Amino acid sequence: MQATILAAYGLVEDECNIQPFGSGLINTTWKVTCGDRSYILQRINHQVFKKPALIAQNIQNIGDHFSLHHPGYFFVMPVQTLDNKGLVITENGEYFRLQPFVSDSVSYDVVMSEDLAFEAARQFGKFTRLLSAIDINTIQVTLPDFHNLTLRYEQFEQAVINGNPERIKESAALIQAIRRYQFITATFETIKQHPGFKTRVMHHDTKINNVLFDKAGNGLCVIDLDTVMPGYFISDFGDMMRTYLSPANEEEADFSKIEAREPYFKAIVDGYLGELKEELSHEEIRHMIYAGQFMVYMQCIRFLTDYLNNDAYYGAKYEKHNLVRAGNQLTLLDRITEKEAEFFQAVAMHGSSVA
Ligand code: GN1
Ligand code: MG
Repeated sequence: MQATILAAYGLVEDECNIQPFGSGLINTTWKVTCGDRSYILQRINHQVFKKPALIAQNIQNIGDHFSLHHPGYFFVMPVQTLDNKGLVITENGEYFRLQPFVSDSVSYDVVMSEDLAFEAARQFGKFTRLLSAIDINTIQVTLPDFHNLTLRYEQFEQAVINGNPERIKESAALIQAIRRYQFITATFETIKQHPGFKTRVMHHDTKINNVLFDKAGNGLCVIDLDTVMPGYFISDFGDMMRTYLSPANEEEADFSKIEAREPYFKAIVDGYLGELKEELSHEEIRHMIYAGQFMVYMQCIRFLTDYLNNDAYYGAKYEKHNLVRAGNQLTLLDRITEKEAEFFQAVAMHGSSVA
């Protein structure tokens, strides 16, 4: 399988070292080293991304925009096949993409300093800012309804009816807790109608390992562009809150380790607003804390829905894996909600009125 794929790029499998790489849940990733050249090879999960060609279209479009309008921006363009078949190729019904491995770059799985949080937030803010002049209608929706909380909530209630009965019983407390936070879905409904909320080019997966840094800790670029599509800023800012605020990540089973750290919140506010303050409306800035609630709540719902549906989407490394992940995210939601007042202060200190 890989031999044919690599051959399409003029690489010979026997001359390459191929190692599994990274920790994504959806796509499969390898690092391919052939002599002094290294690449990242990815198999795109076709069950999830039904139209991988749209991903290639977006990456091409965005890459062209950068090279035309922001030539200094460091953008990792996937490699073309020898016969110019495109940036995503198909083999036996599976989809692959190859891109150069950025040498001397570093990536992190854990946000271990405020500087790192600041720098990552700056990179995601810069990405959206530099793409603000692009015609949003030319950006394809690669995953319809990806961050449609209304639909995610409906799917959750469906799973509470049709899911695995034993798991439903076992999840009773969590189901109740999710229903108590329903205002988060209601607020999303108002956001969709509000003229102050703009659709922009958003990354939709802003965890720390989707930023490449140089050895000195400066951000180089953002990677993993499959879910780049039109969206609201709450997706990116919220996913940073979801994944940078707590010292323990979504896999942690000891919920007492989950925190919403204020200095880290301040760091991502500073990094993000430093790039996007002029772009964001008053109404959007007022929803910066909501952004975290929105993303953490949606992830909690997605994990629990998957648990009730026998782990069909995320899979499970142990028996109650997705139940634990859902409980973890609910705890993080509690921690963020408790900090609301302090977090509002941090946004206000940036000179932005949040009244
Ligand atoms: C998935 O595959 P990965 O780790 O980049 C998921 C995200 C979730 C994340 C939770 C397409 O991302 O939405 O936040 O898992 N991506 C998709 O770890 O569903
Ligand atoms: Mg991803």
